[in-house]
Amino acid sequence: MMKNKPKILVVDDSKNICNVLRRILSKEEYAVTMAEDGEAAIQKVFEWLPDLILLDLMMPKMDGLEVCRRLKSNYKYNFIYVIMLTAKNSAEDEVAGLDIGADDYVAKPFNPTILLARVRRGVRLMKEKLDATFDSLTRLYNRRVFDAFLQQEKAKFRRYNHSFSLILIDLDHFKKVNDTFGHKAGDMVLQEVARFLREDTRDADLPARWGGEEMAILLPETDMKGANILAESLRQRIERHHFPQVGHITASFGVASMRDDESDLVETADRALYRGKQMGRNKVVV
Ligand code: GH3
Ligand code: MG
Ligand code: MG
Ligand code: MG
Repeated sequence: MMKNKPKILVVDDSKNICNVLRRILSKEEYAVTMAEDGEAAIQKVFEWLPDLILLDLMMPKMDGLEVCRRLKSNYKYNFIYVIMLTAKNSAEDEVAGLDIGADDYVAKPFNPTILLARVRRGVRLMKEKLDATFDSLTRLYNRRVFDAFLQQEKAKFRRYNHSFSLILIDLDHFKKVNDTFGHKAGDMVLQEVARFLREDTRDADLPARWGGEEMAILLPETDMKGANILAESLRQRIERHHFPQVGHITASFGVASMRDDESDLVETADRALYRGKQMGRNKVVV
C-alpha cells in the first residue's frame, strides 16, 4: 500500500496556510496535494484517494465537518485518516469533529514539529488498518472483510427478509493483457477498474477484490433489477474507457440476488459469470 510515498491531502481555504503546511510536510517523504474548499476536497478524494487528510474546519461551500461526515459515513472512504485543523478552537467544535469520526484534531496556530508527529502517527495507524482490511493494489475491501459483510447480510436476510444482491466481475482475457503490455500495466488497469467500482456504487455498497483479476460488489437492500442496472453500466463504462496503458478491455459480470434461505449467492453469480464467458464475454448475465 504505502510502498510509495504516503499521500496527504491538505484542505484549507487560506493559500497561506496551504503553503505553510506544504513546507512543513516537505521535511518528510510525502506526496502532497491541495484543495481550497470542501467540494474540491471531495473531488480530490475520489480521484487521488489520499491516505491522510489535513482538513480545515471553516471553509466556503462545504465546511470541514461536512467533508468528514461524508467520508466517514462511506464504506469506501472511511479508512482515510482525517486530522481536523482549525483556528476555531472551542470544545464544541472538537467534540463535533470527533463525533463525526475525525481521527485527530489539531488547533491553529500549530507547532510544526507536533503536527508532523501527528501526521506520522496517522500514517502508521492507517497502514495497520489498511493492511488488515483492504487489498493493497486496488484499495477495495479484501476477501476476508467481504466474506464477513456477506455473512452479515445473510443474517439480516434471515431475520428481516431484507433482499440483497451480488455482482461478480472478471476481466476478459486479462492474461493476454499482461502478456502483451506487462504486469505493471495490468496492475494499473486493475486500479482504474477499482476506481470505477468505487465511483459508481452507492455509499452502502461494498466493492471488493475477489482475487486476481476478479472483483465483487455486495449490494445491500438491492434487488436483481437494481444490481443488473449497475452491472450493465459498469460493463459499458469499462468497454468505452481508453486505458492509457493498454487501450480497450472488456469484463464479464455475473449477478445474483438473495431469494430464499437456500440460495448460495456466490455460486449462483459464479455460474452466471461462467455463462457470460461462454457466450463470448463482455456480458452481464443473471
Ligand atoms: P478470461 O476471459 O477467461 O477470464 O481470461 P483471463 O485471461 O482473464 O483468465 P485467466 O484466469 O486465465 O487469467 C487471469 C489473469 O489475470 C492471469 C494473471 O496473470 C492476471 N492477474 C491476476 N492477478 C493479477 C494482478 O494482481 N496483477 C496483474 N497485472 N495481473 C493479474
Ligand atoms: Mg478556513
Ligand atoms: Mg479470472
Ligand atoms: Mg479473466
